[in-house]
Amino acid sequence: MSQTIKYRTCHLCEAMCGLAIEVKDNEVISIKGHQEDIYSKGHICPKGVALKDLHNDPNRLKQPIKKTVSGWQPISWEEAFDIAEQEFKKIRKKYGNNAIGTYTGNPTVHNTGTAITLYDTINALNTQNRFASHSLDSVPVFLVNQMMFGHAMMAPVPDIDHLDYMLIIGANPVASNGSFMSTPNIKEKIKTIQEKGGKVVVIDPRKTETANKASEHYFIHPEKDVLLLLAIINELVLQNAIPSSKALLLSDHLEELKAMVLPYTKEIVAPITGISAEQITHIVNDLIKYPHSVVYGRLGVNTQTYGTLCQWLITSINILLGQLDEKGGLMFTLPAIDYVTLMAHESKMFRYSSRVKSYKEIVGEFPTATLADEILTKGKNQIRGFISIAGNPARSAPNSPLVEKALEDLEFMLAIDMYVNETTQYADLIMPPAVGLETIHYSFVLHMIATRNTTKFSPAPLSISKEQRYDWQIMGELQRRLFTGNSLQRLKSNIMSRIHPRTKLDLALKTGPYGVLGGRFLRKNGLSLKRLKQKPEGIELSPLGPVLPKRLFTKNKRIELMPQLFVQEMKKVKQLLTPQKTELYPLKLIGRRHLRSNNSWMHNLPVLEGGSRTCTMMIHPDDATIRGIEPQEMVEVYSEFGAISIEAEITTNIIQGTISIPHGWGHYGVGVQMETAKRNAGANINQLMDHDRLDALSYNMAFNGHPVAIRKIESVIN
Ligand SMILES: Nc1nc2c(c(=O)[nH]1)N[C@H]1C(S)=C(S)[C@@H](COP(=O)(O)OP(=O)(O)OC[C@H]3O[C@@H](n4cnc5c(=O)[nH]c(N)nc54)[C@H](O)[C@@H]3O)O[C@H]1N2
Ligand SMILES: Nc1nc2c(c(=O)[nH]1)N[C@H]1C(S)=C(S)[C@@H](COP(=O)(O)OP(=O)(O)OC[C@H]3O[C@@H](n4cnc5c(=O)[nH]c(N)nc54)[C@H](O)[C@@H]3O)O[C@H]1N2
Ligand code: SF4
Ligand SMILES: [Mo]
Repeated sequence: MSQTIKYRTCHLCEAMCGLAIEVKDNEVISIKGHQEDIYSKGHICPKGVALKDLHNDPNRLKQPIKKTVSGWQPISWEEAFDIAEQEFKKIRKKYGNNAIGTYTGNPTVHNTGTAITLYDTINALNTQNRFASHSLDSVPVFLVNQMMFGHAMMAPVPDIDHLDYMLIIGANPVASNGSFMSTPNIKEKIKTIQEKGGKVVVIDPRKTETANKASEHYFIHPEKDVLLLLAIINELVLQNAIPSSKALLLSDHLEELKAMVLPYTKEIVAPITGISAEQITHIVNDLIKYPHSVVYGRLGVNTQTYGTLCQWLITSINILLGQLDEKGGLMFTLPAIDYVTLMAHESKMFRYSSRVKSYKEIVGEFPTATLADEILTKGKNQIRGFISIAGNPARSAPNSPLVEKALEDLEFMLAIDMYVNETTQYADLIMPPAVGLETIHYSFVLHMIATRNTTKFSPAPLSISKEQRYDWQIMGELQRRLFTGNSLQRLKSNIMSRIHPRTKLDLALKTGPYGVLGGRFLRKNGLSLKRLKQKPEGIELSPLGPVLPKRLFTKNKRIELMPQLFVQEMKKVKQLLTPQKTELYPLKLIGRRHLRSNNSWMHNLPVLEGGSRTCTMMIHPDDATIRGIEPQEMVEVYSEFGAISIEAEITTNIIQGTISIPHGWGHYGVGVQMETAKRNAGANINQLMDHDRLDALSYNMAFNGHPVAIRKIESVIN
């Protein structure tokens, strides 16, 4: 077979970089950035290059395996589906539909076939016990979009190519490549903003990789952002710096918002946040001064106790500055596949509650933080059978020892995953899909939150063997075997489950806003999959442009500045103004991400090991000194929920009183079969996390700012 270059979008993070992959005899020779890619222009990061190693990972499963008394045993797909059908039907007969629980992890968004099939399969099971990784990171964003714009998926993104001042609060896009802001090569974008006279300013308890590239960085104490944001609005009011704008004219309850922020002056919040009144004035003056200024926040402000409030106030500041739906401001996309319209039926919330803790459903899912409760608490509708699809809740969910206890307690568990990892080791059956470069790529989710309206399809660069199955095929078969509705619905579901994701994409493109069939008349150069295939480098659609009020989904077609649900929660914010007792657990724990790591599942690739990628505890020298901690010393970090041993990294890059540890580590467990990951296991931060520590509005897990303490390891031994 000849050697060829195949073009494929990288599916690992939100940046959607174009890859040029040299392939010979169905093997990857090399992976480089695709220079002609209209979006990434050759940019690539080490994870993209590592896709070759993911493909060749000797620990990757390709055939189903079942657990037996003498260990895992390879079986045929037919046998695997028969077992799954039989076991789930048994559970359903005994306990009802809700006794089957599902968890869908982060890669379900990034694998095109999986994303297209997922909801049909899960809906076919007709269970309320659905969980997803969204409730570990994104539900505050969904909730704010729903309450302000009337649709959970109407997520505005910074128009990074045209703005001239960007205030980044609680995000580290130089390491993460951005989230709810799909754009490649953030480092370069920051440089461009600075070169044209603009500024990027970072507010973070740690001096991060992004802060190092920024024009200014301010340390903030974890979970105090809500006060800073209120003070920023207060200062805008005091300075009479709220111009009339299109977005503001579309908004309700400005006066009430102005009144709400009155008590939160910069002088009052300064000592609590750690950012002085003068610094707050300086930030606000810049926000006013620059014509295109945007405030952007992500995990640091979402995965914390005030996650929804922070998201709400950030969106509100952008509206008050007149930047929403304006060029160089915070804008909405109009993608080739209009996910917002397509997902209108899934954009619902608060319809029913979880059994044990009465947490409300958001976009069809209960908070992952309560998954273990729903498995372990006896009673009607207790989860007894479980399907985990592309997720690792034993490492990604809080209070992971409890999660592991719960997974062990199940009567039957199926994992759709290509590794025997910390979660799937508890499964009775693993069905491994063909993944990575074996799959096609079109990200209809990420195009919705991208910083430009572009479109790009990539065929799978590598073919699969007869023995392999894709996620969509596995889920489709389960859907057919476990469908619960009437015969007409079953027929429809069966037909849908057999249609190749490519065909569904083609139809969605053709009928989308730029499609051949998307207008009132046939569009001559309209989009279709065929057209996209001719342009592997992608097609530029239109620049981000104004879409309001047309795409407001609220009943009254207006933006709500003061959702009552959020206003009620402001009572809790008042408590932040009085000092809190912290004797037992005086330190605040925050997380971090690294460019050469991806949540919990890419630690098995030797090519990504080493360098600055370390699972250490960053601690301020003053905090280390008072505890007698030396550089590189192994210490024990503990909370009410557990303890981990970890190496101390003493650095002034973190605010005093706070420590930082990355998540997704702790590759231990007798059953785990990931040799490289186990060799450099790291510590599992989620062993320390209280699973009831949630953002009370969205029930998103509040990972950041978790109270912890440290002890020296000798003192434990003595
Ligand atoms: N303490 C703390 N915890 C956190 C976070 C934090 O910042 N701090 N971050 C949270 C966030 S933002 C997220 S998104 C979650 C992620 O949480 P999860 O989604 O639960 O975990 P991942 O580590 O992404 O694991 C993904 C799993 O999918 C498998 N996989 C990869 N590709 C495919 C595929 O194409 N098909 C299938 N079937 N399987 C595949 C991998 O082998 C792995 O087992 O973690 C959360 N947990
Ligand atoms: N390389 C790499 N890229 C990734 C991932 C990965 O694991 N590795 N994961 C992907 C996923 S699933 C997601 S959701 C995105 C997340 O992308 P980002 O939102 O950029 O996530 P983080 O890098 O965790 O950045 C969060 C920042 O918030 C800070 N922080 C913590 N607590 C607080 C606080 O209370 N206030 C403030 N102001 N800041 C705080 C932390 O120090 C950290 O710098 O990244 C995605 N991209
Ligand atoms: S930044 Fe890296 S992981 Fe993200 S899409 Fe680009 S190459 Fe892939
Ligand atoms: Mo995430």
